[in-house]
Amino acid sequence: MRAVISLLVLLYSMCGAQTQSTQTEVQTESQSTGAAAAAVTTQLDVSAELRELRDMVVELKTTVVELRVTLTFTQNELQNTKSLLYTMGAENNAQNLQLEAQETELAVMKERLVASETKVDALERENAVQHTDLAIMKTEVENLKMENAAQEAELTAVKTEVMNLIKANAAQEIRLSASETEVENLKMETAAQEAELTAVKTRLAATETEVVNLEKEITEQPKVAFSAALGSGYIESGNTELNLVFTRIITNVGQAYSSTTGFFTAPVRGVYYFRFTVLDNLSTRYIKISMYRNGEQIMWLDEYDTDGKATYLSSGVTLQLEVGDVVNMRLPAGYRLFDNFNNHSTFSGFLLFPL
Ligand SMILES: [Ca+2]
Ligand SMILES: [Ca+2]
Repeated sequence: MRAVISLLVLLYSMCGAQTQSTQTEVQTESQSTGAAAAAVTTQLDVSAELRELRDMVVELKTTVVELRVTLTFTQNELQNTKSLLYTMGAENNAQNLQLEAQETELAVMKERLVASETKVDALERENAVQHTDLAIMKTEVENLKMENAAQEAELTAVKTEVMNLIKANAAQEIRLSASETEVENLKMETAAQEAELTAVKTRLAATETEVVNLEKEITEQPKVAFSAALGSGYIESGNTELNLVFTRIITNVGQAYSSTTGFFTAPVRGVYYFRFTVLDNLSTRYIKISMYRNGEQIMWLDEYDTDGKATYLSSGVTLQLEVGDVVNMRLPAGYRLFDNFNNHSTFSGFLLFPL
């Protein structure tokens, strides 16, 4: 651009000088017209050159104008470029500042990198150690796997056992439920039994009271019982009825029977039971016997036999007696009885209960 501008300035200067030179020559020629006719041809040539030069000048002026426009444009562009350069310079300063900051940051990062490298070295050493540890751990893991497999097998066995236990437990629960039901039933039964026991206790207490009363009554009531045998040999009534006296006392509690008179005398009002057994050896004969209360006949029995051997008469009766009533046995007239140490013929009686 600067070269173009310089060329234009040079050309412009040359045109000016040539024009000035031409004007000088024309003035000189005008001054010498009258002097030299021969010089007319030369003058025409110069005019032509002058016109040519003027055309060139005009052309150059046009060119200069264009160049000025171009220059103005170029100056504007240069101004813009300067503005752009200024902006770029500002940006460059900012970039420099940023670059300085980045350098600072880079330095910090380098320090961090060094530190990191140091750490990496340490980590590598640690990694090596860890590799060793890892190998050991792998071995341990293998051992643990084997142990785990063994434990899994054991666990399976334990699971099976647990399942069996669960089944057994379920069965036991069923049994327990049944037992609980049974226990509940037993509880209810126990409660019922307790109620029954309470009732029984009450009844027992009443019974015990009654027993005490009965014992007292028994203790206090008179005790009367006797048995006596007729004696030894034959006893005959002869022509009259005979009051029998059973002389051999076997039992005589209360002394209500008299082995002297053969009479039983009631000591209390009550119910008594009497019985007898008598023997004779009958050979085509009768045996007879009778019982009396207060002289009134209660029973009369007989038996006939021909074998000449023992024949018994035996019976019993319950009598209600008043105090002082008497009971005795009689042998009708014309008959006999036999007795010996075997007590074949006996008379017995006892008080059932007083009234
Ligand atoms: Ca008979
Ligand atoms: Ca007989």
